[in-house]
Amino acid sequence: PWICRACRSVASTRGRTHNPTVSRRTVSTNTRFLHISEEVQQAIAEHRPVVALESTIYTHGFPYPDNLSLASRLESLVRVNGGVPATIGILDGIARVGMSAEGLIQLVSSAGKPGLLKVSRRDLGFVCGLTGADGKPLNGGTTVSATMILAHRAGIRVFATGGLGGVHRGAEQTMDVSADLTELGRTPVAVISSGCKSFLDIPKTLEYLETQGVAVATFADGRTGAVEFPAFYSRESGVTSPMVVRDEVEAARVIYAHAELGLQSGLHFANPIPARHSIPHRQMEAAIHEALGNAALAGATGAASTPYILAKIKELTGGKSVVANKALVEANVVRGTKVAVALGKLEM
Ligand code: PSU
Ligand code: MN
Repeated sequence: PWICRACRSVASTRGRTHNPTVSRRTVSTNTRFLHISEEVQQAIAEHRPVVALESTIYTHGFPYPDNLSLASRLESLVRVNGGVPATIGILDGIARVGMSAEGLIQLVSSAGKPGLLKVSRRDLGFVCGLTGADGKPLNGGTTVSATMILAHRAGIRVFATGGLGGVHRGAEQTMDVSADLTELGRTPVAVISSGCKSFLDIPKTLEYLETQGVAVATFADGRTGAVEFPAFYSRESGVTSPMVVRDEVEAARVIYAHAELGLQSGLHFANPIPARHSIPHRQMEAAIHEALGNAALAGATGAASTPYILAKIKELTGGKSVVANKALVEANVVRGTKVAVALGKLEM
């Protein structure tokens, strides 16, 4: 095999010096608390497109065994589109980047059970450093923030998921602002998702992302007129997207330029839900209004707030939200993989 002179890694393209973006990337090795699967390590070393996938969506979003079929479906969507999937989560007190089929089953089969943690940046040291009441090491689903951190450690630049956390409605009182937003401000990973749910305060979320220096754009075929930032189940939110990209190649060009400039902040590319699954904004508002009222009554605040509201919305939409959720996350994973493939070509 040919070894790249600049970054010392095994490269698949012979006779070319990699550009600085590539050579800045170091191929990580395993440590006590971080295990990168052999397949993912190999793919990164060979500069093949790798797409990170989070696991809170499985541990705190979908029930077992629905979550398992979704997890394997998303991994195969990455593969058929020319990428290597890296599902990220915490298993037996070790952060995993790329999980085996057995590992994935072990993680997602206890979805909804109390011992299974929802892990954002603040929780990583606890879930890996401590053991449970039974003395056993802990498992956890990683949110967007924790998944970004671990993906970045492994050298992965593109991450696809369903939706971002955001600034919650009433944040001026509760200060409930998702750690996803500050993570996007400090970790150079591109996240492809369907925007954020409209139970959040979307205008405040976009303001916050701007303050954090996060590059935000929405995918739209044409550039005529204002394009709305999507609201997860709905293509429309009533809020104009700061920027627009026409396709995956444009998104990759932005990621490339961002990295070449040495910017350390993240990027968010919003991919509106496929039109045939979109639930009209006005219809969602009613369900959201009721779900928020219920959450307040049940005292579901802080980290418990998002999972509670999601479950309530599922109930109120008669499961329609679940079908929409699957459709959008699949579309995002396909888009994300195409972005990773395009980025790989720019860096050749
Ligand atoms: N939004 C969704 N589905 C999800 C989440 C957000 O539509 O599953 C999950 C993601 O893992 C996200 C996390 O990172 O919830 C945000 O939680 P919080 O609002 O507590 O920061
Ligand atoms: Mn929160």
